Amino acid sequence: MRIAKSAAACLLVFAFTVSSIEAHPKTVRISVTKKGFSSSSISAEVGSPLTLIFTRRSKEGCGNKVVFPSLGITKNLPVGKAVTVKFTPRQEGTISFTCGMGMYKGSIVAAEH
Ligand SMILES: [Cu+2]
Repeated sequence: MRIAKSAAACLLVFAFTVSSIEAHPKTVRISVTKKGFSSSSISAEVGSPLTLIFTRRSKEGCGNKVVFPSLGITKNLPVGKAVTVKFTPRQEGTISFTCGMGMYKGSIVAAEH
């Protein structure tokens, strides 16, 4: 019983250690100007939480919204206000985002690490 308990405790510690090593949360700030998203290409890790903070810098252009079609996320971007989009990529590949009209384009490139 004692052995079983300590073995279980060991496993728990091991699992916790592995999971805290595996996930690398990342935060990226993105400016939205009349030229589009800056930056517009962001690398990410599969399984690690990604936080994107969009700030629209200019009333000019059409950056009043950011849309992630594959994630079903749409956020309004008031000028000068930081707007956060959070998600965890679940598979390798590209996750696109655009302005409301699809003219400004950006992409998240998720890869295994
Ligand atoms: Cu647009």
